[in-house]
Amino acid sequence: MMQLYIANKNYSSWSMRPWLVLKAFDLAFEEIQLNFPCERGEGDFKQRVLEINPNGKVPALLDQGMLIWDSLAICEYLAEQYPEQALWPRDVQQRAWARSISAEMHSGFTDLRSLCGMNIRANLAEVGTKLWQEHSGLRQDVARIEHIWVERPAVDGFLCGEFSIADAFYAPVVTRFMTYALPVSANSQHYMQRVMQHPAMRAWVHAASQEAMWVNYLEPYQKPAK
Ligand SMILES: N[C@@H](CCC(=O)N[C@@H](CS)C(=O)NCC(=O)O)C(=O)O
Repeated sequence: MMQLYIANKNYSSWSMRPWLVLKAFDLAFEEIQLNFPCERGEGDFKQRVLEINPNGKVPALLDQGMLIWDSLAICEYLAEQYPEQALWPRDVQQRAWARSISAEMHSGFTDLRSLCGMNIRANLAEVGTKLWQEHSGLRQDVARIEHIWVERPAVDGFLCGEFSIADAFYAPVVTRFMTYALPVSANSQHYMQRVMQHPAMRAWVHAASQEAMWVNYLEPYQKPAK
């Protein structure tokens, strides 16, 4: 059976993407969660990841002795392995768009990603308001994402109609918009609700909200509860 190595569900946005794809398409896999250390450089997280992935990062997928690392490469591999399922949309034009927006997420949106780290269980609305006022790069990233989302074929649907890899790539952003209460349009909120209601997303978010572990270097905006 395939094995997917991931990190903390509350914080690890890259882990979330292939995990959602595996769950959403009901592909059998074993999940191995290696938690980040509480303080940077401590613990055995890095050593344990390096035992299976010389790149030292998660997510990583092991399948029949093969290692596939990097969230996008994993999703591409899964799409290739399960052609009977539409992990990417079947329509060539939609597929090209889905690949383009997923690649754009994979390599871009650095202001949003660096200022608003994924933290599903947190409520950082006040922080979000301040960040929004102070960082034009954040506002530009959000505007671009909203521009992408509004292009989906139906307001009630996913980015390409049915759930696909593209939605998995934007799912961590959905949680960031919620955690930091970023001021997005009604149309975007509609899409966010659609994603939040997907059973795979519900399962991840539920597990994330149950995690008690506090990773200090991923919590720049709040202190642990005493
Ligand atoms: N571009 C990579 C990014 C992977 C990545 O940065 N993973 C983080 C966890 S979300 C990680 O393993 N960090 C541990 C480290 O850098 O030591 C992907 O898409 O998989």
